[in-house]
Amino acid sequence: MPNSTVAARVMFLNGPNANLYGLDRAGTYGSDSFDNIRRDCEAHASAVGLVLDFRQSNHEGVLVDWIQEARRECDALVINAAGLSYGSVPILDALLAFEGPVIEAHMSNIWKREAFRHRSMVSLGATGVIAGFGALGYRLAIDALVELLAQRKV
Ligand code: DHK
Repeated sequence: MPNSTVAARVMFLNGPNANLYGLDRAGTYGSDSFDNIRRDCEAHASAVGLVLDFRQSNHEGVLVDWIQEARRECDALVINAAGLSYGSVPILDALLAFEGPVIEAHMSNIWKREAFRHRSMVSLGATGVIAGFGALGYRLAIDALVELLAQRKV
């Protein structure tokens, strides 16, 4: 529940293989390491007045547990469920039970890639989707949440 006297808390969830960013020889996700991306997101969130909790798991159930934790602890969510985006009903159901804004983010433009990436189940539980801007998209997601959370406070 947003509270104007306390910095809003955002949980930023990353799914399977995100820990390999920067190590992928095909370069699909750029050359920045996951740790660099995490640090950049944390610094950006802090600069715009948000408290960011940036996490990564290769396991669907862990991501579901974290989304449920966010229901109690956080005002908003960013999620890149990676390969789980296209088939995880449990992640979708957890997102639908979350009350705050949810931004779905993808590093790559999923609609320029294989057809199986064109229909994200996560999108059905998202306020909006950002894709194709690499790690810049993560900053854009954080900026979008600043606006969305401000709208909820008035
Ligand atoms: C990341 C992945 O790991 C893929 O499975 C998704 C997403 C796309 C991304 O662009 O960030 O299909």
